[in-house]
Amino acid sequence: MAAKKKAAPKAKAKAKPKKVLKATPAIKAAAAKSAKKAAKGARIGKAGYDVPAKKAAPKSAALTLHGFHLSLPSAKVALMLSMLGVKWNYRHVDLRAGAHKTADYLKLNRYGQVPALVDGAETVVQSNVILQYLADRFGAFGGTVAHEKRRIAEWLAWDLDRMTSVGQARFLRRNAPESPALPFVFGRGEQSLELLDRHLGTSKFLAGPNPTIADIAVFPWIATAEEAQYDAGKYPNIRDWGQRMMKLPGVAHPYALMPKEDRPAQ
Ligand SMILES: N[C@@H](CCC(=O)N[C@@H](CS)C(=O)NCC(=O)O)C(=O)O
Repeated sequence: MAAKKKAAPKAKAKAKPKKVLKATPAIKAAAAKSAKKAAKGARIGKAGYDVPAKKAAPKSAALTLHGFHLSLPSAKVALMLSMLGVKWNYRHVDLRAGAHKTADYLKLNRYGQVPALVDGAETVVQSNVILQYLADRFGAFGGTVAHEKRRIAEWLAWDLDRMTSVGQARFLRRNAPESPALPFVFGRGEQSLELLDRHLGTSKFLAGPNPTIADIAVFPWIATAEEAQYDAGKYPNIRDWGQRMMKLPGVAHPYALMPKEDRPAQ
């Protein structure tokens, strides 16, 4: 073992001149800006750049769906996750207890609604936006060419505009059957089903020959339409499409997909 060198007495040690980086006015200005942001709570990276509070989740990390078991927008997301065959955690948001209006939940979803999808540092809300997000993230069901993508976007817009009437009619039938709004909402839903039935007489899936997020968005409304007292027999093309959907891997009825309580990834 080499003998230890005798340490020079501190007082005699020659003080090394400190390397000083001379800040230009631009660096000074950037440093002042970072300090201001840090004071407000933002994390500042070593190089002075702003960095996100959390690192983006690796592709394999489990996703967490926050939803409610009777919510069809939540069921759209559960259906997509199931069709993708990815693992997902579930957090029950008890709408009946007002859990969707608590300060903690509003941090996830500013609209105070289910669903919300948490993917590492990313939180996505609005069911059809979540479907689009998942299609981009996993490269599935989002269409392949520009024309198909536009057609999908068109059906997603129509879904929110018109198919929701079918869901609202179901809601009113279950919770407020005497509501004066029910006949109007039910009628609007009927028009939507007629349009969809005509379209599905000419197209295997909504946006063409392959299933896409347009089909995933619409499926939960259809699977539960009879609860609103729509007559399934009047829409044979929708029925055939529903059967085609049910044959696809991961597709199931909303009630079979949606947990009723918190559930870890599986
Ligand atoms: N446009 C939203 C609608 C979501 C929605 O209506 N969620 C309902 C449950 S099905 C909800 O959270 N309702 C409670 C509220 O609006 O206060 C989406 O597609 O995500």
